[in-house]
Amino acid sequence: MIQSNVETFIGCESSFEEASVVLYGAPFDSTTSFRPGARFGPSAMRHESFGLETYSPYQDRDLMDIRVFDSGDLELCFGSSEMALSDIEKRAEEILKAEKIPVLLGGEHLVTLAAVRAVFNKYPDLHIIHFDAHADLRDDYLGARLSHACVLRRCHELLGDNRIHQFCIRSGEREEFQFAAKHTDFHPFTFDGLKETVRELKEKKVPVYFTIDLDCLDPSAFPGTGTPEAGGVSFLELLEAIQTVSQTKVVGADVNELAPMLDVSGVSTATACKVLRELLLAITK
Ligand SMILES: [Mn+2]
Repeated sequence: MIQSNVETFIGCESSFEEASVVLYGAPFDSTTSFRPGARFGPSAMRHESFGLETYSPYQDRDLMDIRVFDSGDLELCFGSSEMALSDIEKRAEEILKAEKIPVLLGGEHLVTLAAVRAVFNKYPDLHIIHFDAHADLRDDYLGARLSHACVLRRCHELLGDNRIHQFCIRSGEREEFQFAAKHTDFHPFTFDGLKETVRELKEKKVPVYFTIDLDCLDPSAFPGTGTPEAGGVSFLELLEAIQTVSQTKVVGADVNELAPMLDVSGVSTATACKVLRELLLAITK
């Protein structure tokens, strides 16, 4: 049968019914504090994914062996963060209701708040594992409480103390670092402490939301992002960390802050695709 030309992420061609994981894109970047362009992340990843093998030699697993449905991008209101978040939350809710794992493609990091709202609603004992260059713990950014610079602070208001586990953080205001010292499980600069955190979360058998801001990677490996920050981790370190996190009960995840047009070489988009492939293969083990 001749079919219409619909571009999914490579190897993610399962039906919704069969799928254990559902991709949904949130092409939103209205609160980006510096260089915009993350709204083009999800579509760029789908297109670039065809340069990637479905097989991962790191994990000896293939996307063709797992069941992922790609639901495409939401049509979001750029003029209202609250409306955009509401639409993302509704989509996440639908996916969770069908007992599937929602995996969100950003967009800027604020979109994570919507997914966390939906996942927290289903799993009130939720923990968050957060990889990022930035703490994202500001109470407001130029007066706006809905900003990608505040997203983990808003998540903290839902989850409370010591349930947000932050890694690779190397940028923020002094107040954010002071807030983190009191209220989150905070690991600056590297993945040091991740294995211990994962061991504890496994023992407690708690559900985990896993959010990857791709700017945790060093800008030499990942320049295509709105607020690049020197001193990041390597791809191989991120890969190992993803495999470590996948030992917990991951009930939702996202990959965000790719701004493809800020990297003329295209290597950032290719890297983002590889991160997503490894994440999908790891959480479906
Ligand atoms: Mn960031």
